[in-house]
Amino acid sequence: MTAHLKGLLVGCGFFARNHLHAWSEIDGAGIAAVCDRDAARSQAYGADFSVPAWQDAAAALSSGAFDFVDICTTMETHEELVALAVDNRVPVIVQKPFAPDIDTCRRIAAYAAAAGVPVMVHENFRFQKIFRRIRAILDSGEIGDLTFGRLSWRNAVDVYTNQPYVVETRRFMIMDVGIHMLDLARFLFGDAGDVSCFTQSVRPGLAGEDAATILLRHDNGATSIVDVSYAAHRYPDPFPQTLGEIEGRLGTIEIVEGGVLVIHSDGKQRRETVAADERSWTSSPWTQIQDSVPRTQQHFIDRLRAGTGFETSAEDSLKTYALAEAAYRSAESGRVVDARTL
Ligand code: NAD
Ligand code: 89V
Repeated sequence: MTAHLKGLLVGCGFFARNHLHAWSEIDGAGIAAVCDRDAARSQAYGADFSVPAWQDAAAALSSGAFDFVDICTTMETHEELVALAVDNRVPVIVQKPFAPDIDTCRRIAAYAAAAGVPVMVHENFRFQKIFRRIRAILDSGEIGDLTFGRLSWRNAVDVYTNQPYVVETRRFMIMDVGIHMLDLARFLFGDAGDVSCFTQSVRPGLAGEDAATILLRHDNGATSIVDVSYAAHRYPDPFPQTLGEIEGRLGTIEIVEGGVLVIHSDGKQRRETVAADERSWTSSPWTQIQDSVPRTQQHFIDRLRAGTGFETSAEDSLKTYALAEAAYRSAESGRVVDARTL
């Protein structure tokens, strides 16, 4: 594929504005139209981004006008929308969470695979500059084989105003943010099987958990902790930073506030600051997340053009969502759950 690829964005809600700004920066592709079942939202985004506005995703996807679709809706709608794209042989990038449970994730992935239609999950934390840098340090061997890691997302940001649906979401924290951490854990420490998890519902009035502490045993023998909370009070609030540490047999990388890596190796330490790129459309404190959106979308387009797999393909993402499923089952049973048995 060499021609400029034309995309349809479905889901003109809170986060989609970042997708649309990001698509304006992507080499070789762009959004040719938007779609939302809410006419006002669809028309508003169509006007803001100077593209036609659809309301009916089925009609848009069967029109033959689009080379790919960017699905930026909430997880309970993903199976139906991905199936519409697959039925029309339109490649897909679909926002996280892929789907509410592992069985639905597997159905979606199998349906797309059977048709040979490429599907990528828009999982952008691993595309943040700081995590690409950490991956490069690990690949250099500077800290040796990994033994321990911790990825921590603890803040008290008001997620509820922009994303009110999370109040009623039964599987909230692990599916909203834990899934980012679990994908990072796989990206940095490798695949894992055994999972142990405790969840908490701290804020009154939530249908689901707003805090979770997850312990993973990775195939390489490393142990990692993923801990997430929207009820953790720190001033100033560290949102949207992922903090933690990564220990190896030869050294350690600490991820500390301000986008700073403290790298301990060879008997000394050094500090590297890895700042996200600011853009005309990014704004504090969201910059670190916003900056990852064009990086994620460029990866999708580059791999789609090359006909090679996506880092966060539907198939690969099943391993991440199996860890999330195992975490919920561990929290329910009080036992360690092997994600590979689900
Ligand atoms: P939202 O509810 O604000 O927007 C979703 C939109 O999709 C709504 O306008 C709705 O009308 C529309 N929609 C739903 N079903 C549709 C259908 N069948 N056809 C057409 N339109 C349909 O949601 P949001 O807060 O923007 O989140 C969307 C997704 O993005 C969520 O899964 C969320 O977890 C994810 N998200 C990701 C990041 C990130 O990438 N780091 C950040 C925030 C949110
Ligand atoms: O990135 C996300 O998925 C959003 C968050 C508030 C964590 O940025 O839900």
